[in-house]
Amino acid sequence: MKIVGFVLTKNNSALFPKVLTKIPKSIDHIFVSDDNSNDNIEELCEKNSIKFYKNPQIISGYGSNLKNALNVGFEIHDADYLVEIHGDGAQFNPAATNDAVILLKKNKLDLIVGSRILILRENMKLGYPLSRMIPNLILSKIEKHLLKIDITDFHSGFRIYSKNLSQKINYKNFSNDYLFSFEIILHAKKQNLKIGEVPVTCDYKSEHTSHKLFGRNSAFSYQLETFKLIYNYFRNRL
Ligand SMILES: Nc1nc2c(ncn2[C@@H]2O[C@H](COP(=O)(O)OP(=O)(O)OP(=O)(O)O)[C@@H](O)[C@H]2O)c(=O)[nH]1
Ligand SMILES: [Mg+2]
Repeated sequence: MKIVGFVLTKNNSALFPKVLTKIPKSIDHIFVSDDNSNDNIEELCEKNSIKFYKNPQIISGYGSNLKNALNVGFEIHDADYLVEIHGDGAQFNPAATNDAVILLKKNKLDLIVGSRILILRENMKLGYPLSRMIPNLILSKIEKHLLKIDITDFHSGFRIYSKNLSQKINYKNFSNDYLFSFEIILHAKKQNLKIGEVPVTCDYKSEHTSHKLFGRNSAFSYQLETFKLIYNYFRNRL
């Protein structure tokens, strides 16, 4: 089982050394997928002998960069599983991969989502703000119920993608923004793929980046979009 990590970067080179300290042994190696950063990330990768790939897509964004990382990881690195790691100091701790490996040895899963909710107390100690936690708790419960997917945190940034998922789902036309991460869950469900979860810690106290709560491209507008997707999902099924 070849497990490869990809680090998504967008002007996060200052936090890149911290990312490197948080890569667990269960990840065979990592590479970087960068979205047109104006910093020294390429140089840092060279220094640390880490393969560096620029997102070639015309439209940039979180989803766009993620698509590039999935293509590179499965096609060039021949991974069986790809672990998503964020360039913001790996705010979602990739150590969750250790639990995922135990799970994968028992069950063949296609998508694993990290859950902050499973270890809520620990995450509250790490500064998980109520303004993010409460909407996530409520919305994830609704989504779990509506979609009948047995996970507790639908909006987590820790994910593990399988090769099988990448072969079954054509994600090329998915959102180039944050919505990608919800679309992939929905399509995994549509294709009857197996979705599982592991607990993940998320450090809101140390320096990191977060999705802004309101305004254009905010967590709020993203959430409205997720409900549109759920509505379309049920309409198509009917
Ligand atoms: N290409 C690109 N990548 C981005 C952009 N915004 C964020 N990212 C990347 O996506 C990662 C996750 O985004 P964050 O804004 O930290 O969001 P999050 O940590 O998943 O979510 P919360 O903290 O719960 O809001 C970042 O570390 C960046 O590497 C963007 O506008 N363009
Ligand atoms: Mg973050």
